[in-house]
Amino acid sequence: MNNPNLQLFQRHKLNPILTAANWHYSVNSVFNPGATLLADGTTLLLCRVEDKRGHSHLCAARSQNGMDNWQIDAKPTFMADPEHYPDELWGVEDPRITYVPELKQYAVVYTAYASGGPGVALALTKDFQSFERLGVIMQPEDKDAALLPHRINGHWALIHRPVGPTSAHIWISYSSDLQNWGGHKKILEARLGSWWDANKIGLSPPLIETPDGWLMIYHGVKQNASGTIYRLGLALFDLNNPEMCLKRGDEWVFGPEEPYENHGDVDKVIFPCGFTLAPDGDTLRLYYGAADSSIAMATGSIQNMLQCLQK
Ligand code: BMA
Repeated sequence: MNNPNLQLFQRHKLNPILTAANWHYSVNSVFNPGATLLADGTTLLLCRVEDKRGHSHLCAARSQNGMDNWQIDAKPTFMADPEHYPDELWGVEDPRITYVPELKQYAVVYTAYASGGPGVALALTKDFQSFERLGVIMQPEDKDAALLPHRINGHWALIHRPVGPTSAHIWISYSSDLQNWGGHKKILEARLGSWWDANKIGLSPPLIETPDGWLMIYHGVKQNASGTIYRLGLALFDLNNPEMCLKRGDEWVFGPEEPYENHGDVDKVIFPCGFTLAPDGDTLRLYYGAADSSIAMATGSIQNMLQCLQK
């Protein structure tokens, strides 16, 4: 990036902040964490943990400052339950956490993976110890989903990414009971050709509510001769009508550069599933999986992101 104004995200100096070596039991890799701030200010990451069969489960890591001294659950926090939920046969992946004041609970939207492909599943929790599963809410192939924190015109709203025969775009759907979903509408299209976000895009962390609109950080997947590159871009949607895209940036704003992002189980991947907001109300802490192998953090100013979209 030539223009220093475009350096919207700063990597944390301790990156990667969590790796498999931090775990209390044997795992292959830890990545793509959901994130939230608990009522007492603790940062909770719900990390995707891949075991040495290749199946993933979720494990909570907690830190006072959101950067170091992570307290990691001694055993898996949320395991796939294929006996009762066959759609989780090959694991649970990529959680996105939304605190829902109306329910006084956290909604964890995750990928349930089985032979039919990845689908979107939902669980509710008050404490990240016990979970109420609602099962699959979007059938395969669909992933990269998160719930909005409050109803829009009386309905719950879910952002998700169903996959079509040639391309994958971002959609919104609505529900009155969190179980049955309809009113499906495409809200952001993957571009075509040589674009960084051609053919396949997906929501990264949950939408960020700002006075200017819902700020979306999304990933684009560029396919080239040596594989794929996962990078991030920005879009803004109307607060009362999140189907309406107000702005979309042309350039990616964050991409793999460091060795831990360029090399791992899957090279050239940065994949955030969560953020927290610092006490100043503007600094976003973005938690991301790096190369499907470790967890890293970068900070950015929401005001700067909104400004960047006005250009
Ligand atoms: C996506 C998801 C992510 C993963 C990324 C790169 O399709 O499956 O979990 O991090 O690919 O492998």
